[in-house]
Amino acid sequence: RTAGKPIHCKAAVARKPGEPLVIEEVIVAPPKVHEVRLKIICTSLCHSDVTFWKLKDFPGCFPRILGHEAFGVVESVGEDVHDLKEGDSVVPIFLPDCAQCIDCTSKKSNNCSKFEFKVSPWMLRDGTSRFTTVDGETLYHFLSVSSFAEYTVVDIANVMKIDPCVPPNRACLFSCGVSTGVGAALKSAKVEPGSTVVIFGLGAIGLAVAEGARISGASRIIGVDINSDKFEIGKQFGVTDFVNSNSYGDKPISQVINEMTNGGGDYCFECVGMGKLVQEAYACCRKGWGKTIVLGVDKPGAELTFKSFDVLHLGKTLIGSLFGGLKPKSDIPLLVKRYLDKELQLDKFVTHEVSFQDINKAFDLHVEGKSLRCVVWM
Ligand code: CXF
Ligand code: ZN
Repeated sequence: RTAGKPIHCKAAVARKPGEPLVIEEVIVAPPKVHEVRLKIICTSLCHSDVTFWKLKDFPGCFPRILGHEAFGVVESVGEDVHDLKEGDSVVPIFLPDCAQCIDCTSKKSNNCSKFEFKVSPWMLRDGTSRFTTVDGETLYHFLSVSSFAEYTVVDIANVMKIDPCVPPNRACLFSCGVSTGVGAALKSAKVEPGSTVVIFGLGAIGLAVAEGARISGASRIIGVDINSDKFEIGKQFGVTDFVNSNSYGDKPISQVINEMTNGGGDYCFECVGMGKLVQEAYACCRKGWGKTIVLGVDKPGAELTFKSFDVLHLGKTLIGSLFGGLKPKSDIPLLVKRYLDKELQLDKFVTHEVSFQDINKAFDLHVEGKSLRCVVWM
């Protein structure tokens, strides 16, 4: 038995920004109070892994174990852990859910106030690491998960139990990107049957929004992207119309959409992370009841500007959607149920699968825009 002892295992370590990960032997300390140690079964790559891997101006966060979409099994639990036990099937989630604070006990928020979400290189509560190399070097955590390792330690606020009937290479998708997109349609926007939905950016998040809009009964799902190949892919996720934003010269895309929809979409989603596109989404969102949902991650410090008169008299809503507005512990099981009921379709998100020693291939496929989700099997 390994409980209570350090575990020697393999991890894919990001040593320098943008350089291939290195598979190394690392030591994973036992879980402390309110923590669990997980055996990772499989992990998938999310765009944020690539963003933080490439980030040069973030000193002090290398060497680091990236990865935050995963499926695992509890290997051992620390003190004061009551809801999880050895052998439980789980999905780690970057967004903490303490289940006790004013936000976590409210249906209206997924923004825990006990553990404020931040992109920290440490464990959630005590600000230390559970990872060292065999030479004693400290390795940084990532988004409270660090799943590019055979074992990891995660706070109980960042773990969600999952029905073991869900196959591992589908379970891991609930961890981040797919849940975010589907949640944005179901929870942040609350898309109704018959709605017109506009999605800026048909990457995995945008396609997950389309899937959420499709299962909500949207009648028109308009995808906007600079790459026309995305239309063929998009159709498989329910996209009904496509607009190539490079094909209209100086004409604003919002005007193209407003003409196509006779006054704008009911729900417009920005899934790229560009201020200019948030403005475009807002501008082609129907007056009176339109909602613009911001999902894309812009640079820290980036600002959004709107004409005060437009905001005042057009009556539109602009809403930010972290993790699709989903509450990890109560809303993810609802998505899992929709998947098990064959309502929510996940298969088409997994375009590639590789073994752990080939994890850098997953990065290449993502960077080349060839994959939606690449599952990495440990
Ligand atoms: C993101 C959400 C916004 C900040 C960085 C991490 N989450 C997951 O990919
Ligand atoms: Zn993510």
